[in-house]
Amino acid sequence: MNYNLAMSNQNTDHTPYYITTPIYYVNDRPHIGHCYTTLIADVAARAQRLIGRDVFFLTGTDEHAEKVSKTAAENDKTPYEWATINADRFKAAFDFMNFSNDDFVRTTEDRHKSKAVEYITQLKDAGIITLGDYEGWYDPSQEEYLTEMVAKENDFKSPVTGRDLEKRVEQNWFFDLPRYEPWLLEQIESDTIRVLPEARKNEVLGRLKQGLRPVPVSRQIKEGDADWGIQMPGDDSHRIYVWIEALCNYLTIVDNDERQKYWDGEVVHLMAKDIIWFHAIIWPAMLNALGKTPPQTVYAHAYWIAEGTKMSKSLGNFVEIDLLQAYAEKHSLDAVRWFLTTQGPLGANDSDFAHSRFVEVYNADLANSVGNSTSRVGNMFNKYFDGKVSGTCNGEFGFDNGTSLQTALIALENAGKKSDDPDRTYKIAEFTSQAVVNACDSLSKMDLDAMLDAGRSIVRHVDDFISFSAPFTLAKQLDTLEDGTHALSSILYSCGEALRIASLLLSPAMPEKMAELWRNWNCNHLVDPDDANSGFVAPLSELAKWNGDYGLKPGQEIIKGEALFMRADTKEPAPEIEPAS
Ligand code: ME8
Repeated sequence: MNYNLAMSNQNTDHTPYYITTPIYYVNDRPHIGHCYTTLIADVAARAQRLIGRDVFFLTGTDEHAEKVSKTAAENDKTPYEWATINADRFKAAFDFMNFSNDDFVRTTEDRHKSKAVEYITQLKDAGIITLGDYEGWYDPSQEEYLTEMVAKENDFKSPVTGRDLEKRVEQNWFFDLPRYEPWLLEQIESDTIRVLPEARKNEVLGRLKQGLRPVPVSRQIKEGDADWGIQMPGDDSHRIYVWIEALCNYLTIVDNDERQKYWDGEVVHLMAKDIIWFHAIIWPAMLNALGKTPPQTVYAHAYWIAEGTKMSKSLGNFVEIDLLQAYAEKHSLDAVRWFLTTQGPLGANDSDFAHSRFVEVYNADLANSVGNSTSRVGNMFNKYFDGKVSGTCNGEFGFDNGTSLQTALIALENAGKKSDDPDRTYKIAEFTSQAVVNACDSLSKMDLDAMLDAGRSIVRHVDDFISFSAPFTLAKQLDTLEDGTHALSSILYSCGEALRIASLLLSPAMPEKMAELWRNWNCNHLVDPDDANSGFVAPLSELAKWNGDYGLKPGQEIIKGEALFMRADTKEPAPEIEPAS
Protein backbone atom coordinates (compact mmCIF):
# COMPACT_ATOMS: atom_id res chain seq x y z
CA MET A 1 0.00 0.00 0.00
CA ASN A 2 1.21 3.49 -0.82
CA TYR A 3 1.89 5.13 2.51
CA ASN A 4 1.45 8.73 1.33
CA LEU A 5 -1.76 7.80 -0.33
CA ALA A 6 -2.88 6.15 2.88
CA MET A 7 -2.14 9.33 4.80
CA SER A 8 -4.14 11.60 2.58
CA ASN A 9 -6.87 9.06 2.00
CA GLN A 10 -7.32 7.65 5.47
CA ASN A 11 -11.03 8.19 5.49
CA THR A 12 -11.56 6.15 2.37
CA ASP A 13 -8.79 3.56 2.73
CA HIS A 14 -10.41 0.16 2.43
CA THR A 15 -7.22 -1.91 2.59
CA PRO A 16 -7.74 -4.59 5.24
CA TYR A 17 -5.67 -3.90 8.31
CA TYR A 18 -3.89 -6.60 10.28
CA ILE A 19 -2.30 -5.76 13.61
CA THR A 20 -0.42 -8.16 15.87
CA THR A 21 1.22 -8.17 19.28
CA PRO A 22 4.06 -10.43 20.34
CA ILE A 23 2.80 -13.75 21.59
CA TYR A 24 3.73 -13.85 25.24
CA TYR A 25 5.63 -16.52 27.16
CA VAL A 26 3.43 -18.53 29.47
CA ASN A 27 6.02 -19.28 32.13
CA ASP A 28 4.47 -16.55 34.27
CA ARG A 29 1.51 -14.21 34.73
CA PRO A 30 0.81 -11.16 32.57
CA HIS A 31 2.08 -7.77 33.73
CA ILE A 32 1.81 -4.15 32.62
CA GLY A 33 4.21 -4.65 29.68
CA HIS A 34 2.07 -7.36 28.09
CA CYS A 35 -1.08 -5.35 28.74
CA TYR A 36 0.49 -2.22 27.31
CA THR A 37 1.51 -3.61 23.93
CA THR A 38 -1.85 -5.30 23.58
CA LEU A 39 -3.63 -2.10 24.61
CA ILE A 40 -1.77 -0.09 21.98
CA ALA A 41 -2.80 -2.69 19.41
CA ASP A 42 -6.38 -2.51 20.67
CA VAL A 43 -6.51 1.28 20.43
CA ALA A 44 -5.06 1.18 16.90
CA ALA A 45 -7.48 -1.61 15.91
CA ARG A 46 -10.50 0.26 17.29
CA ALA A 47 -9.37 3.48 15.60
CA GLN A 48 -8.92 1.71 12.26
CA ARG A 49 -12.37 0.14 12.60
CA LEU A 50 -13.71 3.61 13.37
CA ILE A 51 -12.36 4.98 10.11
CA GLY A 52 -14.12 2.13 8.37
CA ARG A 53 -11.43 -0.46 7.75
CA ASP A 54 -11.76 -4.20 7.92
CA VAL A 55 -9.49 -5.05 10.85
CA PHE A 56 -7.99 -8.25 12.16
CA PHE A 57 -6.27 -7.98 15.54
CA LEU A 58 -4.28 -10.95 16.80
CA THR A 59 -2.63 -11.64 20.13
CA GLY A 60 -1.79 -14.86 21.95
CA THR A 61 0.75 -16.96 23.79
CA ASP A 62 4.13 -18.49 22.96
CA GLU A 63 4.18 -21.83 24.72
CA HIS A 64 7.03 -24.07 23.56
CA ALA A 65 9.87 -22.25 25.34
CA GLU A 66 12.27 -24.16 27.58
CA LYS A 67 11.48 -21.78 30.42
CA VAL A 68 7.84 -22.88 30.27
CA SER A 69 8.71 -26.54 30.77
CA LYS A 70 11.19 -25.58 33.52
CA THR A 71 8.69 -23.52 35.53
CA ALA A 72 6.05 -26.18 34.94
CA ALA A 73 8.33 -28.74 36.58
CA GLU A 74 8.99 -26.36 39.48
CA ASN A 75 5.23 -26.13 39.93
CA ASP A 76 4.60 -29.88 39.66
CA LYS A 77 2.69 -29.50 36.44
CA THR A 78 3.17 -30.83 32.94
CA PRO A 79 4.33 -28.14 30.49
CA TYR A 80 0.92 -28.12 28.83
CA GLU A 81 -0.95 -27.82 32.13
CA TRP A 82 1.26 -24.93 33.17
CA ALA A 83 0.95 -23.27 29.77
CA THR A 84 -2.83 -23.57 30.01
CA ILE A 85 -2.95 -22.04 33.48
CA ASN A 86 -0.99 -19.03 32.27
CA ALA A 87 -2.64 -18.76 28.87
CA ASP A 88 -5.94 -18.56 30.76
CA ARG A 89 -4.49 -15.80 32.93
CA PHE A 90 -3.52 -13.87 29.81
CA LYS A 91 -6.97 -14.35 28.34
CA ALA A 92 -8.63 -13.21 31.57
CA ALA A 93 -6.35 -10.17 31.81
CA PHE A 94 -7.07 -9.21 28.22
CA ASP A 95 -10.82 -9.64 28.74
CA PHE A 96 -10.56 -7.43 31.76
CA MET A 97 -8.70 -4.79 29.74
CA ASN A 98 -11.59 -4.89 27.22
CA PHE A 99 -9.35 -5.77 24.30
CA SER A 100 -11.12 -6.35 21.01
CA ASN A 101 -8.76 -8.97 19.59
CA ASP A 102 -10.32 -11.06 16.84
CA ASP A 103 -8.43 -14.18 17.79
CA PHE A 104 -6.06 -15.48 20.46
CA VAL A 105 -3.46 -17.95 19.29
CA ARG A 106 -1.77 -20.54 21.48
CA THR A 107 1.23 -22.05 19.74
CA THR A 108 0.30 -25.46 21.13
CA GLU A 109 -2.76 -25.48 18.88
CA ASP A 110 -2.73 -27.73 15.83
CA ARG A 111 -3.75 -24.95 13.49
CA HIS A 112 -0.46 -23.21 14.32
CA LYS A 113 1.81 -26.24 14.57
CA SER A 114 0.81 -27.81 11.27
CA LYS A 115 1.36 -24.61 9.30
CA ALA A 116 4.66 -23.83 11.04
CA VAL A 117 5.91 -27.29 10.03
CA GLU A 118 4.75 -26.62 6.48
CA TYR A 119 6.81 -23.40 6.29
CA ILE A 120 9.96 -24.98 7.69
CA THR A 121 9.60 -27.93 5.32
CA GLN A 122 9.24 -25.54 2.38
CA LEU A 123 12.43 -23.70 3.38
CA LYS A 124 14.31 -26.98 3.90
CA ASP A 125 13.19 -28.27 0.53
CA ALA A 126 14.34 -25.04 -1.10
CA GLY A 127 17.80 -25.41 0.49
CA ILE A 128 17.40 -22.17 2.47
CA ILE A 129 17.46 -24.13 5.71
CA THR A 130 20.47 -26.48 5.90
CA LEU A 131 22.39 -28.49 8.51
CA GLY A 132 25.60 -27.07 10.00
CA ASP A 133 27.70 -26.59 13.15
CA TYR A 134 27.13 -23.65 15.33
CA GLU A 135 29.31 -22.20 18.05
CA GLY A 136 28.07 -19.13 19.80
CA TRP A 137 27.16 -17.21 22.90
CA TYR A 138 23.84 -18.45 24.15
CA ASP A 139 21.61 -16.51 26.52
CA PRO A 140 19.70 -19.24 28.38
CA SER A 141 17.39 -16.73 30.05
CA GLN A 142 16.21 -15.44 26.66
CA GLU A 143 16.80 -18.63 24.69
CA GLU A 144 18.72 -16.89 21.98
CA TYR A 145 22.22 -16.71 20.58
CA LEU A 146 23.98 -13.36 20.59
CA THR A 147 26.62 -12.17 18.18
CA GLU A 148 30.20 -12.08 19.41
CA MET A 149 30.04 -8.30 19.44
CA VAL A 150 26.83 -8.02 21.45
CA ALA A 151 28.13 -10.67 23.88
CA LYS A 152 31.37 -8.71 24.34
CA GLU A 153 29.59 -5.38 24.72
CA ASN A 154 27.56 -6.86 27.54
CA ASP A 155 30.54 -8.43 29.29
CA PHE A 156 29.27 -11.90 28.36
CA LYS A 157 26.10 -11.36 30.37
CA SER A 158 22.53 -11.33 29.12
CA PRO A 159 21.67 -7.77 28.07
CA VAL A 160 18.11 -8.42 29.30
CA THR A 161 18.52 -10.34 32.58
CA GLY A 162 22.24 -9.89 33.40
CA ARG A 163 22.71 -13.66 33.73
CA ASP A 164 25.92 -15.30 32.42
CA LEU A 165 26.00 -16.24 28.75
CA GLU A 166 27.06 -19.79 27.85
CA LYS A 167 29.43 -20.78 25.04
CA ARG A 168 27.62 -23.51 23.16
CA VAL A 169 28.48 -25.69 20.16
CA GLU A 170 25.61 -27.45 18.45
CA GLN A 171 24.78 -29.14 15.25
CA ASN A 172 21.76 -27.29 14.03
CA TRP A 173 19.59 -26.49 11.14
CA PHE A 174 20.34 -22.98 9.88
CA PHE A 175 18.37 -20.40 7.99
CA ASP A 176 20.54 -18.66 5.40
CA LEU A 177 19.95 -15.11 6.64
CA PRO A 178 23.01 -13.51 4.91
CA ARG A 179 21.35 -14.22 1.55
CA TYR A 180 18.73 -11.54 2.41
CA GLU A 181 21.10 -8.83 3.59
CA PRO A 182 20.94 -6.53 0.51
CA TRP A 183 17.20 -7.02 0.22
CA LEU A 184 16.61 -6.18 3.91
CA LEU A 185 18.80 -3.11 3.64
CA GLU A 186 16.85 -1.84 0.68
CA GLN A 187 13.45 -2.60 2.22
CA ILE A 188 14.22 -0.86 5.51
CA GLU A 189 16.09 2.10 4.07
CA SER A 190 13.27 2.78 1.62
CA ASP A 191 10.61 2.36 4.36
CA THR A 192 8.95 -0.42 2.37
CA ILE A 193 9.26 -2.11 5.73
CA ARG A 194 8.71 0.86 8.02
CA VAL A 195 10.70 0.34 11.21
CA LEU A 196 9.39 2.75 13.83
CA PRO A 197 10.17 4.84 15.79
CA GLU A 198 12.99 6.36 13.72
CA ALA A 199 15.59 5.76 16.47
CA ARG A 200 14.90 2.02 16.29
CA LYS A 201 15.20 2.02 12.51
CA ASN A 202 18.66 3.53 12.80
CA GLU A 203 19.70 0.92 15.36
CA VAL A 204 18.47 -1.92 13.19
CA LEU A 205 20.21 -0.52 10.11
CA GLY A 206 23.42 -0.02 12.09
CA ARG A 207 23.44 -3.64 13.20
CA LEU A 208 22.43 -4.90 9.78
CA LYS A 209 25.39 -3.12 8.19
CA GLN A 210 27.76 -5.09 10.46
CA GLY A 211 26.75 -8.19 8.55
CA LEU A 212 24.45 -11.13 9.15
CA ARG A 213 25.10 -14.71 10.19
CA PRO A 214 23.03 -17.82 9.53
CA VAL A 215 20.32 -18.22 12.15
CA PRO A 216 19.88 -21.51 13.95
CA VAL A 217 16.30 -22.67 13.56
CA SER A 218 16.46 -25.89 15.56
CA ARG A 219 17.62 -27.24 18.91
CA GLN A 220 19.12 -30.68 19.43
CA ILE A 221 16.99 -32.82 21.71
CA LYS A 222 19.12 -33.77 24.72
CA GLU A 223 18.60 -36.50 27.28
CA GLY A 224 16.35 -35.35 30.07
CA ASP A 225 14.71 -32.64 27.94
CA ALA A 226 10.99 -32.30 28.47
CA ASP A 227 8.90 -33.52 25.58
CA TRP A 228 7.98 -30.00 24.62
CA GLY A 229 8.07 -28.24 21.28
CA ILE A 230 7.53 -29.01 17.62
CA GLN A 231 9.74 -31.63 16.02
CA MET A 232 11.94 -30.49 13.15
CA PRO A 233 10.39 -31.94 9.97
CA GLY A 234 12.42 -34.92 8.75
CA ASP A 235 14.78 -34.91 11.76
CA ASP A 236 13.60 -36.45 15.00
CA SER A 237 16.78 -35.44 16.82
CA HIS A 238 15.85 -31.74 16.65
CA ARG A 239 13.00 -29.48 17.59
CA ILE A 240 12.16 -26.24 15.85
CA TYR A 241 13.75 -23.38 17.77
CA VAL A 242 10.92 -21.74 19.68
CA TRP A 243 11.59 -18.24 18.34
CA ILE A 244 11.39 -19.34 14.72
CA GLU A 245 8.19 -21.23 15.29
CA ALA A 246 6.71 -18.37 17.33
CA LEU A 247 7.29 -15.81 14.59
CA CYS A 248 5.31 -18.02 12.23
CA ASN A 249 2.15 -17.39 14.28
CA TYR A 250 1.54 -14.10 12.49
CA LEU A 251 1.08 -16.04 9.28
CA THR A 252 -0.25 -19.42 10.46
CA ILE A 253 -3.42 -17.84 11.86
CA VAL A 254 -4.39 -15.93 8.72
CA ASP A 255 -3.01 -18.37 6.13
CA ASN A 256 -6.42 -19.60 4.98
CA ASP A 257 -9.02 -18.58 2.40
CA GLU A 258 -11.11 -16.55 4.79
CA ARG A 259 -8.27 -14.51 6.31
CA GLN A 260 -5.73 -14.32 3.51
CA LYS A 261 -6.96 -10.80 2.72
CA TYR A 262 -5.41 -9.53 5.94
CA TRP A 263 -1.93 -10.67 4.98
CA ASP A 264 -2.49 -9.11 1.57
CA GLY A 265 -3.58 -5.88 3.25
CA GLU A 266 -1.58 -3.68 5.61
CA VAL A 267 0.33 -5.69 8.20
CA VAL A 268 1.55 -4.03 11.42
CA HIS A 269 3.65 -5.89 13.99
CA LEU A 270 3.86 -4.29 17.42
CA MET A 271 6.34 -5.17 20.16
CA ALA A 272 8.88 -3.64 22.56
CA LYS A 273 12.46 -2.82 21.66
CA ASP A 274 13.76 -6.10 23.17
CA ILE A 275 12.60 -8.21 20.26
CA ILE A 276 12.83 -5.85 17.31
CA TRP A 277 15.64 -7.81 15.60
CA PHE A 278 13.50 -10.90 15.26
CA HIS A 279 10.65 -8.85 13.80
CA ALA A 280 12.50 -6.40 11.58
CA ILE A 281 15.19 -8.75 10.23
CA ILE A 282 14.69 -12.47 10.75
CA TRP A 283 10.93 -12.61 10.17
CA PRO A 284 10.85 -10.47 6.99
CA ALA A 285 13.70 -12.55 5.57
CA MET A 286 11.80 -15.76 6.33
CA LEU A 287 8.71 -14.32 4.67
CA ASN A 288 10.68 -13.37 1.61
CA ALA A 289 12.08 -16.89 1.45
CA LEU A 290 8.54 -18.26 1.67
CA GLY A 291 7.45 -15.99 -1.19
CA LYS A 292 5.26 -13.84 1.07
CA THR A 293 5.19 -10.06 1.36
CA PRO A 294 6.87 -8.64 4.45
CA PRO A 295 4.99 -6.51 7.02
CA GLN A 296 4.57 -2.83 6.16
CA THR A 297 5.26 -1.68 9.71
CA VAL A 298 7.38 -3.04 12.53
CA TYR A 299 6.80 -0.81 15.55
CA ALA A 300 8.95 -1.28 18.64
CA HIS A 301 8.04 0.84 21.63
CA ALA A 302 10.22 1.38 24.71
CA TYR A 303 9.73 0.03 28.25
CA TRP A 304 7.58 0.77 31.24
CA ILE A 305 9.53 1.18 34.43
CA ALA A 306 7.89 1.35 37.88
CA GLU A 307 8.21 4.33 40.25
CA GLY A 308 11.53 5.26 38.63
CA THR A 309 13.06 1.76 38.70
CA LYS A 310 13.47 -0.86 35.97
CA MET A 311 11.03 -3.71 36.54
CA SER A 312 12.59 -7.09 37.14
CA LYS A 313 11.85 -10.47 38.63
CA SER A 314 14.64 -10.14 41.17
CA LEU A 315 13.32 -6.79 42.43
CA GLY A 316 9.77 -8.16 42.35
CA ASN A 317 8.52 -4.75 41.26
CA PHE A 318 6.50 -5.63 38.18
CA VAL A 319 3.29 -3.65 37.89
CA GLU A 320 0.98 -6.64 37.89
CA ILE A 321 -2.47 -6.88 36.38
CA ASP A 322 -3.88 -6.78 39.95
CA LEU A 323 -2.61 -3.25 40.41
CA LEU A 324 -4.16 -2.15 37.13
CA GLN A 325 -7.40 -3.75 38.31
CA ALA A 326 -7.23 -1.86 41.59
CA TYR A 327 -6.81 1.44 39.72
CA ALA A 328 -9.66 0.49 37.42
CA GLU A 329 -11.93 -0.26 40.35
CA LYS A 330 -11.24 3.15 41.80
CA HIS A 331 -11.14 5.33 38.70
CA SER A 332 -12.65 3.15 35.91
CA LEU A 333 -10.96 0.85 33.42
CA ASP A 334 -11.03 3.53 30.74
CA ALA A 335 -9.00 5.83 32.98
CA VAL A 336 -6.34 3.11 33.15
CA ARG A 337 -6.49 2.60 29.40
CA TRP A 338 -6.20 6.35 28.90
CA PHE A 339 -3.23 6.72 31.23
CA LEU A 340 -1.32 3.82 29.70
CA THR A 341 -2.02 4.88 26.12
CA THR A 342 -1.19 8.55 26.48
CA GLN A 343 1.64 8.31 29.01
CA GLY A 344 3.19 5.05 27.88
CA PRO A 345 6.55 4.41 26.18
CA LEU A 346 5.20 4.52 22.63
CA GLY A 347 8.23 6.44 21.43
CA ALA A 348 11.90 5.68 21.97
CA ASN A 349 12.02 6.60 25.68
CA ASP A 350 10.97 4.55 28.69
CA SER A 351 7.96 5.69 30.77
CA ASP A 352 7.46 5.61 34.47
CA PHE A 353 4.35 4.13 36.05
CA ALA A 354 4.06 6.37 39.09
CA HIS A 355 0.99 6.85 41.26
CA SER A 356 1.36 10.64 41.46
CA ARG A 357 1.50 10.83 37.69
CA PHE A 358 -1.59 8.68 37.30
CA VAL A 359 -3.61 10.98 39.57
CA GLU A 360 -2.30 14.11 37.91
CA VAL A 361 -3.13 12.90 34.40
CA TYR A 362 -6.49 11.51 35.50
CA ASN A 363 -7.55 14.83 36.99
CA ALA A 364 -6.16 17.00 34.19
CA ASP A 365 -7.31 15.00 31.15
CA LEU A 366 -10.38 13.20 32.37
CA ALA A 367 -12.05 14.63 35.48
CA ASN A 368 -11.34 18.31 34.72
CA SER A 369 -11.49 18.08 30.97
CA VAL A 370 -13.52 15.39 29.17
CA GLY A 371 -15.68 14.62 32.23
CA ASN A 372 -16.23 18.23 33.24
CA SER A 373 -16.93 19.49 29.76
CA THR A 374 -19.50 16.80 28.91
CA SER A 375 -21.34 17.20 32.20
CA ARG A 376 -21.31 20.98 31.94
CA VAL A 377 -22.83 20.91 28.47
CA GLY A 378 -25.30 18.16 29.42
CA ASN A 379 -26.36 20.19 32.46
CA MET A 380 -26.91 23.32 30.40
CA PHE A 381 -29.10 21.47 27.91
CA ASN A 382 -31.12 20.26 30.87
CA LYS A 383 -31.34 23.57 32.66
CA TYR A 384 -32.08 25.79 29.69
CA PHE A 385 -33.80 23.56 27.14
CA ASP A 386 -35.57 20.86 29.13
CA GLY A 387 -32.90 18.29 28.35
CA LYS A 388 -33.34 18.49 24.59
CA VAL A 389 -31.29 19.70 21.67
CA SER A 390 -33.05 22.93 20.83
CA GLY A 391 -31.86 23.70 17.30
CA THR A 392 -28.83 23.32 15.06
CA CYS A 393 -26.02 25.73 14.23
CA ASN A 394 -23.28 25.82 11.62
CA GLY A 395 -20.60 26.09 14.29
CA GLU A 396 -19.30 29.51 13.23
CA PHE A 397 -19.22 32.41 15.64
CA GLY A 398 -17.94 35.82 14.69
CA PHE A 399 -19.03 39.22 13.67
CA ASP A 400 -19.39 38.54 9.98
CA ASN A 401 -21.61 35.54 10.33
CA GLY A 402 -24.43 35.58 12.76
CA THR A 403 -25.30 37.41 15.90
CA SER A 404 -25.00 34.65 18.47
CA LEU A 405 -21.60 35.61 19.75
CA GLN A 406 -22.45 39.30 19.74
CA THR A 407 -25.52 38.57 21.81
CA ALA A 408 -23.43 36.53 24.22
CA LEU A 409 -20.90 39.36 24.58
CA ILE A 410 -23.65 41.90 25.14
CA ALA A 411 -24.96 39.65 27.89
CA LEU A 412 -21.48 39.64 29.41
CA GLU A 413 -21.28 43.40 29.31
CA ASN A 414 -24.75 43.70 30.82
CA ALA A 415 -23.52 41.52 33.65
CA GLY A 416 -20.65 43.96 34.20
CA LYS A 417 -17.99 41.63 32.73
CA LYS A 418 -15.79 42.34 29.74
CA SER A 419 -14.44 39.88 27.24
CA ASP A 420 -10.63 39.98 26.75
CA ASP A 421 -10.79 39.96 22.98
CA PRO A 422 -14.22 40.94 21.69
CA ASP A 423 -13.14 40.48 18.05
CA ARG A 424 -12.36 36.83 18.52
CA THR A 425 -14.09 34.41 16.18
CA TYR A 426 -14.78 30.72 16.71
CA LYS A 427 -15.06 28.33 13.79
CA ILE A 428 -15.90 25.27 15.79
CA ALA A 429 -17.16 23.11 12.93
CA GLU A 430 -13.98 23.79 10.99
CA PHE A 431 -11.87 23.12 14.06
CA THR A 432 -13.48 19.71 14.56
CA SER A 433 -13.06 18.65 10.94
CA GLN A 434 -9.39 19.65 11.07
CA ALA A 435 -9.04 17.64 14.29
CA VAL A 436 -10.49 14.59 12.53
CA VAL A 437 -7.97 14.96 9.69
CA ASN A 438 -5.15 15.34 12.23
CA ALA A 439 -6.34 12.25 14.09
CA CYS A 440 -6.32 10.16 10.90
CA ASP A 441 -2.84 11.34 9.92
CA SER A 442 -1.52 10.56 13.39
CA LEU A 443 -3.12 7.13 13.28
CA SER A 444 -1.41 6.27 10.01
CA LYS A 445 1.93 7.07 11.70
CA MET A 446 0.94 5.01 14.76
CA ASP A 447 1.21 8.18 16.85
CA LEU A 448 -1.70 7.24 19.06
CA ASP A 449 -1.13 9.94 21.65
CA ALA A 450 -1.36 12.59 18.92
CA MET A 451 -4.45 10.86 17.56
CA LEU A 452 -6.13 11.07 20.96
CA ASP A 453 -4.85 14.59 21.42
CA ALA A 454 -6.92 15.59 18.41
CA GLY A 455 -9.98 14.56 20.47
CA ARG A 456 -8.61 16.33 23.53
CA SER A 457 -8.00 19.49 21.49
CA ILE A 458 -11.71 19.68 20.62
CA VAL A 459 -12.61 19.41 24.31
CA ARG A 460 -10.17 22.21 25.13
CA HIS A 461 -11.63 24.31 22.33
CA VAL A 462 -15.13 23.79 23.70
CA ASP A 463 -14.00 24.73 27.22
CA ASP A 464 -12.37 27.83 25.85
CA PHE A 465 -15.48 28.73 23.88
CA ILE A 466 -17.69 28.26 26.94
CA SER A 467 -15.47 30.54 29.02
CA PHE A 468 -15.48 33.12 26.25
CA SER A 469 -19.18 33.08 25.38
CA ALA A 470 -20.37 32.49 28.96
CA PRO A 471 -23.73 30.83 28.12
CA PHE A 472 -24.64 30.75 31.84
CA THR A 473 -24.52 34.57 31.90
CA LEU A 474 -26.52 34.77 28.70
CA ALA A 475 -29.13 32.37 30.11
CA LYS A 476 -29.98 34.84 32.87
CA GLN A 477 -30.93 37.52 30.33
CA LEU A 478 -33.17 35.62 27.93
CA ASP A 479 -36.15 37.84 28.79
CA THR A 480 -34.34 41.04 27.92
CA LEU A 481 -32.21 40.04 24.93
CA GLU A 482 -34.16 39.74 21.72
CA ASP A 483 -31.89 37.11 20.18
CA GLY A 484 -30.94 35.51 23.51
CA THR A 485 -32.63 32.12 23.15
CA HIS A 486 -31.33 31.60 19.64
CA ALA A 487 -27.81 32.59 20.70
CA LEU A 488 -27.89 30.26 23.68
CA SER A 489 -29.25 27.41 21.59
CA SER A 490 -26.54 27.93 18.94
CA ILE A 491 -23.78 27.98 21.52
CA LEU A 492 -25.04 24.83 23.20
CA TYR A 493 -25.55 23.00 19.93
CA SER A 494 -22.01 23.79 18.88
CA CYS A 495 -20.58 22.63 22.19
CA GLY A 496 -22.64 19.45 22.12
CA GLU A 497 -21.91 18.63 18.50
CA ALA A 498 -18.18 19.30 18.98
CA LEU A 499 -18.11 17.05 22.04
CA ARG A 500 -19.96 14.34 20.13
CA ILE A 501 -17.24 14.45 17.47
CA ALA A 502 -14.52 14.53 20.14
CA SER A 503 -16.07 11.46 21.76
CA LEU A 504 -15.61 9.52 18.52
CA LEU A 505 -11.91 10.33 18.46
CA LEU A 506 -11.53 9.46 22.15
CA SER A 507 -13.48 6.21 21.89
CA PRO A 508 -10.62 3.90 20.80
CA ALA A 509 -8.95 4.51 24.18
CA MET A 510 -12.14 4.85 26.23
CA PRO A 511 -14.80 2.70 24.58
CA GLU A 512 -16.92 2.18 27.70
CA LYS A 513 -17.02 5.78 28.87
CA MET A 514 -17.77 7.12 25.43
CA ALA A 515 -20.54 4.51 25.04
CA GLU A 516 -21.92 5.79 28.35
CA LEU A 517 -21.93 9.32 26.96
CA TRP A 518 -23.65 8.13 23.77
CA ARG A 519 -26.33 6.42 25.86
CA ASN A 520 -26.89 9.60 27.87
CA TRP A 521 -26.96 11.78 24.80
CA ASN A 522 -29.03 9.34 22.76
CA CYS A 523 -26.31 8.84 20.21
CA ASN A 524 -26.76 5.09 20.12
CA HIS A 525 -27.37 5.30 16.41
CA LEU A 526 -23.58 5.72 16.01
CA VAL A 527 -22.92 2.13 16.97
CA ASP A 528 -24.21 -1.19 15.82
CA PRO A 529 -26.04 -2.67 18.83
CA ASP A 530 -25.19 -6.20 17.69
CA ASP A 531 -21.47 -5.51 17.80
CA ALA A 532 -20.39 -4.46 21.26
CA ASN A 533 -16.80 -4.37 20.09
CA SER A 534 -16.91 -0.90 18.62
CA GLY A 535 -18.81 -1.72 15.47
CA PHE A 536 -19.77 1.61 13.99
CA VAL A 537 -22.61 2.03 11.55
CA ALA A 538 -20.61 4.23 9.17
CA PRO A 539 -16.99 5.37 8.72
CA LEU A 540 -15.66 8.26 10.77
CA SER A 541 -15.85 10.62 7.80
CA GLU A 542 -19.65 10.22 7.92
CA LEU A 543 -20.06 9.96 11.66
CA ALA A 544 -18.02 13.08 12.32
CA LYS A 545 -19.78 15.34 9.82
CA TRP A 546 -20.95 18.47 11.56
CA ASN A 547 -24.75 18.41 11.72
CA GLY A 548 -24.66 15.51 9.26
CA ASP A 549 -26.73 12.33 9.20
CA TYR A 550 -25.29 11.26 12.55
CA GLY A 551 -25.14 14.70 14.18
CA LEU A 552 -27.17 15.97 17.12
CA LYS A 553 -30.74 16.61 16.00
CA PRO A 554 -33.29 19.10 17.35
CA GLY A 555 -35.48 17.38 19.91
CA GLN A 556 -32.84 14.76 20.71
CA GLU A 557 -32.89 14.05 24.43
CA ILE A 558 -29.77 14.78 26.46
CA ILE A 559 -29.85 12.98 29.79
CA LYS A 560 -27.68 14.58 32.48
CA GLY A 561 -26.32 11.29 33.80
CA GLU A 562 -23.50 10.87 36.27
CA ALA A 563 -20.21 12.68 35.67
CA LEU A 564 -18.06 10.38 33.51
CA PHE A 565 -15.05 10.85 35.80
CA MET A 566 -15.07 11.95 39.45
CA ARG A 567 -12.14 14.08 40.57
CA ALA A 568 -9.39 12.08 42.32
CA ASP A 569 -7.98 13.11 45.67
CA THR A 570 -4.31 13.88 45.07
CA LYS A 571 -3.44 13.02 48.68
CA GLU A 572 -4.82 9.51 48.55
CA PRO A 573 -2.12 6.82 48.41
CA ALA A 574 -1.79 4.26 45.62
CA PRO A 575 -4.21 1.33 45.86
CA GLU A 576 -2.85 -1.59 47.85
CA ILE A 577 -2.83 -5.05 46.40
CA GLU A 578 -2.10 -8.44 47.88
CA PRO A 579 1.37 -9.66 46.93
CA ALA A 580 1.18 -12.23 44.11
CA SER A 581 1.38 -15.85 45.29
O1 ME8 B 1 9.53 -12.06 23.99
N1 ME8 B 1 7.45 -2.45 29.02
O2 ME8 B 1 7.61 -12.88 25.01
P1 ME8 B 1 7.56 -12.04 26.38
C1 ME8 B 1 6.70 -2.55 27.90
N2 ME8 B 1 7.50 -14.86 23.37
N3 ME8 B 1 6.44 -3.72 27.29
C2 ME8 B 1 6.93 -4.84 27.83
C3 ME8 B 1 7.71 -4.81 29.01
C4 ME8 B 1 7.95 -3.53 29.61
N4 ME8 B 1 8.67 -3.39 30.74
N5 ME8 B 1 8.07 -6.08 29.30
C5 ME8 B 1 7.50 -6.88 28.34
C6 ME8 B 1 8.58 -12.83 24.05
N6 ME8 B 1 6.81 -6.14 27.46
C7 ME8 B 1 8.34 -13.82 22.94
C8 ME8 B 1 7.77 -13.08 21.77
S1 ME8 B 1 6.75 -12.97 19.32
C9 ME8 B 1 6.75 -13.94 17.98
C10 ME8 B 1 7.52 -13.91 20.55
C11 ME8 B 1 6.03 -6.64 26.31
O3 ME8 B 1 6.51 -12.68 27.21
C12 ME8 B 1 6.61 -6.15 24.99
O4 ME8 B 1 5.63 -6.25 24.01
O5 ME8 B 1 8.92 -11.91 26.96
C13 ME8 B 1 7.69 -7.16 24.75
O6 ME8 B 1 8.14 -7.15 23.40
C14 ME8 B 1 6.95 -8.44 25.11
O7 ME8 B 1 6.15 -8.04 26.25
C15 ME8 B 1 7.84 -9.61 25.46
O8 ME8 B 1 7.01 -10.63 25.92
